[in-house]
Amino acid sequence: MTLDKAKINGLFAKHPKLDVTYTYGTAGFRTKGDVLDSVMFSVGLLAVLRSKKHAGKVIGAMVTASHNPAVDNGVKLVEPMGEMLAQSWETYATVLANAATTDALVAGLEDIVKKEQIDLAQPANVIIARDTRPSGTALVAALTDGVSALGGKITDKGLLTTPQLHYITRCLNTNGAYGEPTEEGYYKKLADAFKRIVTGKPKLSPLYVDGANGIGAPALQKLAKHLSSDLSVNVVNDDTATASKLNLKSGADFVKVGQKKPDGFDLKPGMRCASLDGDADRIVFWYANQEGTFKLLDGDKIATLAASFIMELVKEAKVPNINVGLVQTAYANGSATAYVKDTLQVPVVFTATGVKHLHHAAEEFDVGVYFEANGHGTVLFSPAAIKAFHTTDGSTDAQKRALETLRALTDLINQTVGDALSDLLMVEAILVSKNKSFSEWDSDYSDLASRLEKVTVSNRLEFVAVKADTELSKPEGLQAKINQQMAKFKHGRSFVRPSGTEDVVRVYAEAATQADADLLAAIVCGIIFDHHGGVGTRPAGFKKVDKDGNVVA
Ligand code: NG1
Ligand code: ZN
Repeated sequence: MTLDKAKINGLFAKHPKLDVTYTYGTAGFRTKGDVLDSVMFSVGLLAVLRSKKHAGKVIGAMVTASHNPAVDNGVKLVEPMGEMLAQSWETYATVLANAATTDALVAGLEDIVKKEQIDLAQPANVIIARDTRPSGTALVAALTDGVSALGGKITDKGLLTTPQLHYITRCLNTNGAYGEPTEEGYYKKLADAFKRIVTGKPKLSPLYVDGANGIGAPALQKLAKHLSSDLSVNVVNDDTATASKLNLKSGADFVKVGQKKPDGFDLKPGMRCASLDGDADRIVFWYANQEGTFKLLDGDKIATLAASFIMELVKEAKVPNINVGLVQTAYANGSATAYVKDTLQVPVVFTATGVKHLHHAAEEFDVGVYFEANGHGTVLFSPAAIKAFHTTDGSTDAQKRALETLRALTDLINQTVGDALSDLLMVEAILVSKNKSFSEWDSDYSDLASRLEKVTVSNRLEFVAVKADTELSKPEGLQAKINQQMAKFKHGRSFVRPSGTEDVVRVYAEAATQADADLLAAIVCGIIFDHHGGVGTRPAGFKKVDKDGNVVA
C-alpha cells in the first residue's frame, strides 16, 4: 500500500501552511488559535500513522491550550494507554507541521513510514475532544481532514476535560477493563471509588471551586451530581459562555503564580477553596488563615499529603515490598523536597519540566507520586502493587479497611495523566479519612518564599537548560552570573529555562523571605533582559546590575 498523494494534496489545499515555525513542545503544539489550522491537519496525519503503528489502537487528540488565554489554542496526542505521545515521535510532529508543500509533507510521511516500519494496510482510529475555546470547532475540523487524508477513522467526542479524553482513550484500548469509555462512565468510576473511601465518615465543610470559566466547571457540576450528599461543592467562575473569561483572573495558574485568590471569591477565614485550570488537568487548593492571610496548598503539598497517606495505608495493610517514591521538578519548593526526604523518608527523583517526564519516572516505583508545583500530577500504581492490594487478605479489621482504601484509591486516581477532578476527590478523601483541616494539612511544612517571573527575549531557544532544568548550558556565562546572585541570599535558589508553551523564558527564585525571593527574581530578570536579548518595554521592576554583579538600580 502507498500513500494517496492526490487525496492528501486535495485536503492539504484547504489548510495551507502559514509563514510560522511550529514546535511540538512541553505540551504539544501551543500558540495563537488562528495560526493552527495547518498544524491540526498535520497532527491528524500523524495520529493516523501512530494508530497504524499500534495496529489500529485508538489514539487521542486533545485540542486545548490549558491555562493560557482564550485566544491561544493547541493540540496534543494521547497514546493508547492514555499517556502523552512518545517523545521519539515529537520530532516527526514538528517536521510534518513545518512542511509547506504537499511534496514536503508526503516526503515527511514516507520517512516516518520507513523509519517506523509502518504497515499502511493497518486500520487507524482516532478520537478527538476539545475544551471551551472558540477556535476549537474549526481546529477539530482541520484535524479531521488530516485523519481522512490518510483514510483513518475519527470520532469526535465533543467537549471534554483533557484527563477525560485520556481516560476514554485507555478504556477503548482495554475493552472497558479500565472503565466505561464515556464521560458518564468516568464520573461513575470516580464517584463510586470516592464513596468507598468516605462513606460513614464525618463530612467536611463545603469546598468552593474556581472553575477558571473553563470546561472543568461543568464537568465538576456533573461529577457532583453523582456524589450528592457525599461531597459538598460550590463551583465558582463557571461562565463558559463568555470566551474571553477563560483563565482570566482565575484558575490554578493565576492563583499559583500570583499567590493570590482569583476573582469571584469573598474569601473568609476557614473557607476551603480550590482552583482548576482551563482544561482541568491541574488543581491547587487555598484558604485564608485566621488572620485572613491567603495561603496556598500547591502541587507539592498535594504530593506530600498523598505520599504520607498511602505509605501509612501500605504499612497498616501489611503489604510487603511496596516501594513508594516521589517525583518533582526544579519548581518544587525547597521545603517540600526537604520534608519528603527528611521527614517522610521517601526517595525523590527530579526530572525536567513537563508531566511526560515525571510520569515516566513515577512508573519506576510501585507507588509513584508525581506532581508539578503548579498542581499537575497524579499517583501511579504498578501492576504488581494493584495485584498485591487485591490478593492480600487482611486478618484484622484495620488491615482490611486499609486494603479496601488502597483498592479504592487505585480506581479513584487517574492512572493516565494528572487530573484535577480525580485529584480533588483524592485530596478530599484523604482529608475526610484523617479528619484534617486545610490549616492542619498546611502545617506539615512551611514553604520557602518563591517568585515566578517571565522575560520576553528575541530568541528563547538560545537558552538551553540542563540537569533537570536546574542550570543553563547556554547562553555562555549566564549561569555563572545567576550563581553569583543566588549566593547572596539565605536559602537563595534561582534557575532559568525557556518555556515550552509560551514565547518567553521563565525565571524562578526562592529565598528565606518574600522580599528576598522577589529581589532575586528581579535581578535575574534584569540580567537576562539587559544582556541576553530582552525585547519590548523593559518592565519597571527589573533590576540593573553592573559588570561586577552589584545592583545599581
Ligand atoms: P512551560 O511553559 O514550559 O513552563 C508550563 C508549566 C509546566 C507544564 C506545562 C504544560 C510551569 C513553570 N511550567 O510549561 O510545568 O505544566 O506548562 O501545561 O508551571
Ligand atoms: Zn491544563
